[in-house]
Amino acid sequence: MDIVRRYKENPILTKEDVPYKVATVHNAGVIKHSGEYIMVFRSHLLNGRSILGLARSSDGFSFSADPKPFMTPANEGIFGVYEEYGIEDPRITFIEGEFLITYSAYSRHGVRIGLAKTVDFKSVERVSLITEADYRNVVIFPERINGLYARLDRPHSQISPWSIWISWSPDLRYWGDSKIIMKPVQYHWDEMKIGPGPPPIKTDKGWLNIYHGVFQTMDGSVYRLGVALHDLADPSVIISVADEWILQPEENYELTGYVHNVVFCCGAVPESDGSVKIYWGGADKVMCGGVAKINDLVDLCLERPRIPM
Ligand code: BMA
Repeated sequence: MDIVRRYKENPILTKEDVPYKVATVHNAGVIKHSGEYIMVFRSHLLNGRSILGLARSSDGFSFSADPKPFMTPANEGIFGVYEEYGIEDPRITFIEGEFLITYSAYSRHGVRIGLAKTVDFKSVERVSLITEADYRNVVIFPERINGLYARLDRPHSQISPWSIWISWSPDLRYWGDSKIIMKPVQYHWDEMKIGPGPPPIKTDKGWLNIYHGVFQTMDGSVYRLGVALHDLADPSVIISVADEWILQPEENYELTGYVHNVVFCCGAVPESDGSVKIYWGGADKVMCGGVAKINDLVDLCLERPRIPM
């Protein structure tokens, strides 16, 4: 049996389900709150630039989209400057009574990460641009560690393949003490680049990090998902990284779309029965979902590891 079992009725959300005009629905952050699943998804508009929409569900698979977009690029102030080309790939963390949303902000100056906050998913407030260019895939841990906020991210690098780093902050605005903690492995499914997926999930064996890895082929890049386990007290310490991927593009809606051969995850919801709902964009065009057992993912890290760096 596959370690991640796809929902039979995938895809779970497509452009046909959105009441405004979009070309794609993908790479969504998802969180469960007071029994409701909230999905903040990315959509390309028909000019090729992205906005964020919102959909809600009571069972985690059957979603309905709100009538209007949730966040569109700012058109004034500092956010207006850096969101000129669109906003992408949101991740949601619930911490200390607020939902934090990290998203990629694209502009003529490159891609950097914006942080926004909401308490009710009705109104949203932009807080700060928390990286310079060229960063993507910023995920904030759902609790402070040793009194500090912690985040994983993926800076761009020409010299070393794109890797996962950790940074710390006392206030969510100023980040530092950055350190590289995990790298792609040569001639491996994640050899070209890796990046964090959803915010890490706390388990009794460590923080579970569902990450994406990219492999370049003669036919373009393939995006897959893998898992790593970080130390609970100090997540800059990687306990183990699974050698095998947990999900790769196999179904038509993952093989063909806006960008072929992509499964890309920004959201996962751990449940009280030990399962985790995993959400991924299929071929940058539709939203998909599946279920795994948290223990299976942890065991895959521990029993069949590859070197972290
Ligand atoms: C990455 C990001 C993702 C996208 C993926 C595959 O670089 O742009 O948003 O899903 O490429 O196209």
